[in-house]
Amino acid sequence: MTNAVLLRITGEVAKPCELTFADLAAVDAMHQIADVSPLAGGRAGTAITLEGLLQVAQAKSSAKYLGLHSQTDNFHASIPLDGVRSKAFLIYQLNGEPLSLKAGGPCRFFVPDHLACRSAEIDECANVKFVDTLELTAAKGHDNRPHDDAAHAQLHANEKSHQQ
Ligand SMILES: Nc1nc2c(c(=O)[nH]1)N[C@H]1C(S)=C(S)[C@@H](COP(=O)(O)O)O[C@H]1N2
Ligand SMILES: [Mo]
Repeated sequence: MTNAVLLRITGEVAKPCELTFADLAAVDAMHQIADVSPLAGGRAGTAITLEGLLQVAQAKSSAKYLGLHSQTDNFHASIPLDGVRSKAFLIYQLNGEPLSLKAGGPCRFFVPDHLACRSAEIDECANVKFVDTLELTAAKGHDNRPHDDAAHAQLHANEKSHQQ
């Protein structure tokens, strides 16, 4: 289990990586946020800053968009890197354990002070859960966030039925 790859970082990076829970926990303490709850609206857990992950993978200057991919439920977002670079983080740990699927794990992307759903490119919908891959791209990549009220309502209805 500890050998399972939880996160891949691919695309416009000098050092593509496949990170296990142990790898994530071993990232320099200066990039770790021990308790995200003050920043993440009460959500608990430990995170690595996006900046820290970009350093681990050595993101190239050609990287302009951040792709957030979840194979778990086929949810994808692609957002301008500049807008999130200095403040976003990836929650991966809770009480010393990998973040559970129920809590959006194994990796959950979070941007503090996000805007309301569908109000902007960087909105609450971009807080992708069950993230398995961060993909840096030069241009906007695959993004299947809901575009209209009906699609958004349907997505949340599906989420509720998954949780029951
Ligand atoms: N993998 C995945 N991440 C996702 C979603 C999803 O359906 N799948 N929904 C998004 C949307 S539309 C919103 S508004 C937020 C909701 O986060 P919450 O479940 O904590 O309320 O998660 C986002 N992240
Ligand atoms: Mo949303």
